[in-house]
Amino acid sequence: MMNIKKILIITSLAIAVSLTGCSAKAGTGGETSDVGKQVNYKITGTDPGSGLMRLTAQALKDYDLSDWTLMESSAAGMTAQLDRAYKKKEPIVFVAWSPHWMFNKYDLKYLDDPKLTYGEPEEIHTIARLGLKDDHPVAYEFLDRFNWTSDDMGEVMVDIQNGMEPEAAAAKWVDEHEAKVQEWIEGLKPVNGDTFTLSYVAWDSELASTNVVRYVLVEKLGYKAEALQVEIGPMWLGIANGDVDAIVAAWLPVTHSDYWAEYGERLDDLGANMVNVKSGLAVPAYMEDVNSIEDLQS
Ligand code: PBE
Repeated sequence: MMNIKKILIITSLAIAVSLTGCSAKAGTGGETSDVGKQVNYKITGTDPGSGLMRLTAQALKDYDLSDWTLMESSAAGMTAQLDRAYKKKEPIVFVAWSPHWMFNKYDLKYLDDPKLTYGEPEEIHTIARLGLKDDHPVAYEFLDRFNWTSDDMGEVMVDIQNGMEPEAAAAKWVDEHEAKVQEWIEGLKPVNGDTFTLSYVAWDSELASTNVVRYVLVEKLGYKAEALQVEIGPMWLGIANGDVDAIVAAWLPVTHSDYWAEYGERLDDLGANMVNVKSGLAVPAYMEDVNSIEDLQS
């Protein structure tokens, strides 16, 4: 016959077992390690050579994610894959940066990065070729003053995303922000059709900023300015070689640190045109159990 003591022991054993069961699950990341399986251990990446690809390769090492693969894509390819997954509420782990319209369109969250592989929030810098100050002092002074906020950039990005031509979106923004544009060009005497070359990579953020800068150079300062779309390597090489006059697309000090290390001495850094920009790994908010890069570990 079972006495009270025995029953108590059995009951507490049962509780202990179920508790251990729970903690074992949480401790080994029982639920979260499923993330890897769900997404085939794939991280949706962006353009080869970009800072985010380099930093994410580093994150795989820093966080012991050797079973994960970082897939190359492009900024447009990444957002297309995100859109597809999001509509079906499927899991996806992807590289992200802000400002970007994806954070307006979708409910997303950056994964915590306790090892700071992606660094602290950083800046986007304007870079001129050596000699620009003497050759094109008006453009140089405007570029030196050019700075805006992520809300400003967001307005242009969202218009482009909604189908407006980049030039038209830039023109609209300039028309709607006369006071700010006036600060950039105050006292500058327009030139008479001097040619000027900007270059940029097809990141939505830089499509917006480069078009605004080009528009001001053309419409307010009298330049014949063009904006060349290139890959990231040629963008940095072109400005270092002096083939291009300026870029407004340098993410520093972390994201483009390798390019800066290689070319920095042959460049004129005009400082930040935007502060507090960010990049990292992200997931849709509906992936409730995944909140840190550490949650990707199996
Ligand atoms: N990005 C957008 C770039 C900088 C701007 C974050 C994709 C990069 O990773 O180099």
